[in-house]
Amino acid sequence: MSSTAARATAAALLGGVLALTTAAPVGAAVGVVRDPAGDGRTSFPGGDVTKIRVKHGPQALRLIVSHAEDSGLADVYRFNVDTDPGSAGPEYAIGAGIEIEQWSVVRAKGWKGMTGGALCTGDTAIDWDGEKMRLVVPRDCLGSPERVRVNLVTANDYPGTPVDHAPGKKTFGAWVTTG
Ligand SMILES: [Ca+2]
Ligand SMILES: [Ca+2]
Repeated sequence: MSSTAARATAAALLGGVLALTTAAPVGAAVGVVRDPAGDGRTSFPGGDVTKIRVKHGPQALRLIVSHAEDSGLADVYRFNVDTDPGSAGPEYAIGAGIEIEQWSVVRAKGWKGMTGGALCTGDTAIDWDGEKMRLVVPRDCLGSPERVRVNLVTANDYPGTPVDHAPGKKTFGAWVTTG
C-alpha cells in the first residue's frame, strides 16, 4: 500500500469512527425555554420564571425551573406537556405545589383543566437559596413520548390565577426529543 493510500484508508476509518460516535445514543437531549424577567403579573413577588431546562432522557423527563432574582418561587406550577402535535394543546399536565413539595401528572383537558385523577406522583426538589425547583418525572407517566414540548404557568393561589406564562400564554417551547 502506498503512503497516500494508507493515509486515505486511515482517514476513511477515522471517518467511520466519527460517524459511529455521532450516531451513538447520547442518552438525553436538553432544551431550554427562556422567559423574560419582570413580566410576572402579581403584587406578591413570586413566580416570575426566567428559564425551564428540559432534559428528556431515556427514563425520565427532568425539569428545572429558574426564577428572576427578585422574584422567588411560585406557590403553584402547572407544566402543560405536549406529546402529540396532531392533537391541539397539551396531552398531559404536571402540577406541583411548593408547600407540599410534590408533583403529580394528570391528563390535560385543554390548557387549564384535567381529566381523571393523578397518573403518577413524586417529590420535587427545591433549592430555596438558588430559587430553583427540580422535578424528575418517569417517561411512562407521560405515555413514553418520543418528544415533548413544555409550557409553564405559575400561580400564587389555588386553584391558580396565572402570574407568569413561559415562554408565553398557550405557547410551548421547542420540541425536545429523547436521546
Ligand atoms: Ca418571566
Ligand atoms: Ca398536543
